[in-house]
Amino acid sequence: MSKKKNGMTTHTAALRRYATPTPHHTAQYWKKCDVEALLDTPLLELVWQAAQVHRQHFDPQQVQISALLSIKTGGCPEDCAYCPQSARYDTGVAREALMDIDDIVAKAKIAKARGASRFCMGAAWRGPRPKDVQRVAAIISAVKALGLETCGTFGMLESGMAEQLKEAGLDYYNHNLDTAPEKYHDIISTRHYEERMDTLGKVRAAGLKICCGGIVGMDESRAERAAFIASLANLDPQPESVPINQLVKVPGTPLESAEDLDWSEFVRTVAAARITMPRAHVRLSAGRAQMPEAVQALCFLAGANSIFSGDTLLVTPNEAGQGSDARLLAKLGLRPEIAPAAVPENDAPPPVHTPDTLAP
Ligand code: SAM
Ligand code: DTB
Ligand code: SF4
Repeated sequence: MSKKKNGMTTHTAALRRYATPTPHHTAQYWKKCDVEALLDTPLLELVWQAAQVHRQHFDPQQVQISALLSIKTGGCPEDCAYCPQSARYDTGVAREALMDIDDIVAKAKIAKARGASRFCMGAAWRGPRPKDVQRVAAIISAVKALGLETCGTFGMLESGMAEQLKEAGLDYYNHNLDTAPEKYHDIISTRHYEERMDTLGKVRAAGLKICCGGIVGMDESRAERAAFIASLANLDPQPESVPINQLVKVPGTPLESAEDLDWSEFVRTVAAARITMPRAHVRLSAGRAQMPEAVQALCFLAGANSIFSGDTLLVTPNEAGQGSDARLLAKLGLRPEIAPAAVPENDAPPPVHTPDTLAP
């Protein structure tokens, strides 16, 4: 099957090869040992290198702001050892039905008014059923109509589903590799790493942008963090968006007592993501509620240029306190990035966001 894109004919079958982490001709292949060498670089030298790469590709004063909403919470059949939404662990998160479309749209409007340019919707599914895809497609179209970029994370997709989501107006699909391939089965036993790659291939073939990252602080070694970053950087093409989550240790999950990860290792991981994926938005994702402002500032210097706004992630806290993100951005002289979806097609000037518009 072939289709026209940007005036060029591309082949779906060829695009599917993006699902395999093989070396390719157009981008640098990152060997694990090379990423490990980056992570071993003296911290301030590494941050400096990453800051330089960041400046070659982005305005370092702009931060992309995404809002996050759990549209279907809890009761997930998967056994991801970090996840408070797995039905297998007693975490106090109750199983809920898919939210009503009007309630979701109301939340999206609030997020937009507070300065978010992208609205990310998460569902605690192993993967959606065909009828779930129809329902989220209607939700995506309604959110997109507000002038927001849309992102969905609904688990593994069957053939044709990514196309339906794209058709509905989805811009990004979030599907994380989460950890090093060699560590995957220590963390999740109910699916294989290759199944994640398969869904990423379907997402790419449908013409969606990819948001793909993972979690650090799950008792992995630095070598395993290097392998995790290398596996992201060797996706072809690289993901447009890379969320780096610090494990939120939720009581009741198998990882509730994981060792604390030193803040400097988190900064190193962000810097390595920036250097190896220079054109991606690198998102400081889960874990910011537990992270001192100064560490977040160092992450921005090391190339992080995206955050989740709002007081909750999916089910755990996000901002340290009301308005704290607005104050942090103002302190650092950072401002929210305007998304293409928010720029009107006529000549009217785009909305101007300042750190103040992030305030609740
Ligand atoms: N069920 C879908 C899936 O697994 O792809 C989508 C939702 S899932 C909650 C999205 C991502 O949230 C996971 O891939 C993981 O990276 C992140 N996440 C979940 N629990 C976390 C935790 N306790 N700390 C940090 N990140 C977490
Ligand atoms: C991602 O990588 N991080 C977000 C988003 N993608 C969906 C989710 C973080 C979840 C943190 C734990 C929770 O609140 O459930
Ligand atoms: Fe389910 Fe996703 Fe949580 Fe895993 S991370 S238990 S698939 S909601």
